[in-house]
Amino acid sequence: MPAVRLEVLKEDTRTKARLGKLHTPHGVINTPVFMPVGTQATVKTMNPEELKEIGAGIILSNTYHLFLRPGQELIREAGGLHSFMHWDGAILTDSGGFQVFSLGDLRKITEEGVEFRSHLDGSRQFLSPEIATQVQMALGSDIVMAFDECTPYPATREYAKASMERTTRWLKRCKETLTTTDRQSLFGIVQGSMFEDLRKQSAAEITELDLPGYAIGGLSVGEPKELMYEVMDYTVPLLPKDRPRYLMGVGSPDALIEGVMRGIDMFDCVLPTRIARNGTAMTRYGKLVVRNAAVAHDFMPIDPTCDCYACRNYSRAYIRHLLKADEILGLRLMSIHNLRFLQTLMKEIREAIAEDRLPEYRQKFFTDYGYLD
Ligand code: PRF
Ligand code: ZN
Repeated sequence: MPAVRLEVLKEDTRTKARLGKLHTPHGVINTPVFMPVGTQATVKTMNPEELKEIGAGIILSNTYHLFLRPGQELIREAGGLHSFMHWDGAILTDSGGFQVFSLGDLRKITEEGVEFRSHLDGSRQFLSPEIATQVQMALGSDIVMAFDECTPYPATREYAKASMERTTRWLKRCKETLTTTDRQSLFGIVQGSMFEDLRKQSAAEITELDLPGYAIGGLSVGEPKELMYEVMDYTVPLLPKDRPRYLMGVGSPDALIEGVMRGIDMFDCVLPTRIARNGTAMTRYGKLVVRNAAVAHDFMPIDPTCDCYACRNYSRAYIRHLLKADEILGLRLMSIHNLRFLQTLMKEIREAIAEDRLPEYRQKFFTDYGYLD
């Protein structure tokens, strides 16, 4: 039995949504789930107790960043990433296959791997499927992502095909390298850009490897949202029903709902924590720019329907003051709120699936959030 396993509790009859439990060596997670991002072995501004309080059971961290600093050997010495960062929940590590490819001119791709210059000191570095997997073995994450190429958008069919086929060859090398499958589970990544036949080929080739889970990569890379939904429409059904399906790098409330309705179980995104730090809160009635003068005398909580520590105890006016004064507590309260907002959204989505009212929930949420009239 693989270390990570999805127990499907219910399939929605009117949409492709599923309700499940993701069993991991570090706990059981209700799905569909949103995973907060802790790039540098910390979810920015939040400690693990606060993450637990907002309801997180699994977080994401990054091979690329931890490889460059502090280095995987230090984390191995600490007893692995869970112990190093004092997080006993589940951890998924991304492979670096996205960060490295985001470096633009600073990198060179060969069949062997990717040569790049560190964003920290400009030093020459190299990542390959073998190295990215070995780093993740040292980190001890519960879910190890394959080392892929996130094909840039737009891409020619020719480039997208070559890139996707290399991603499949690299996946086989990741699988050969991972020898800790009793504790760590490798997820393959479907690529193929916006081309249906390439997504089909990719899904067929990677599902052949019978992995514990599958991700859809190469989306939310600048394409119109409608196109992303269209790609999901034909890609998700190509993945086995009894394995978790993870849509990488997607976390806007509308895309989470649309993704769940197309059969996605897992999501991650820096969006909630990133916009929190620049002063934007997600609320049931849309985004609220807490930094704006409009809330200077507003003594309501960020979102009166939210039960987070920030909303229970502080006003918009106070948090605005903290942000304007560059006080750290402002960033912390904003981050706690936005992550709790998405945890609440996912909980409501799961309840709506359980009660056969997901399309109605979607309609109401979109109307309140301001997506529809
Ligand atoms: N591959 C990897 N990580 C990712 C992506 C991908 O395609 C994306 C695409 N949105 C986000 N993060 N390895
Ligand atoms: Zn709140």
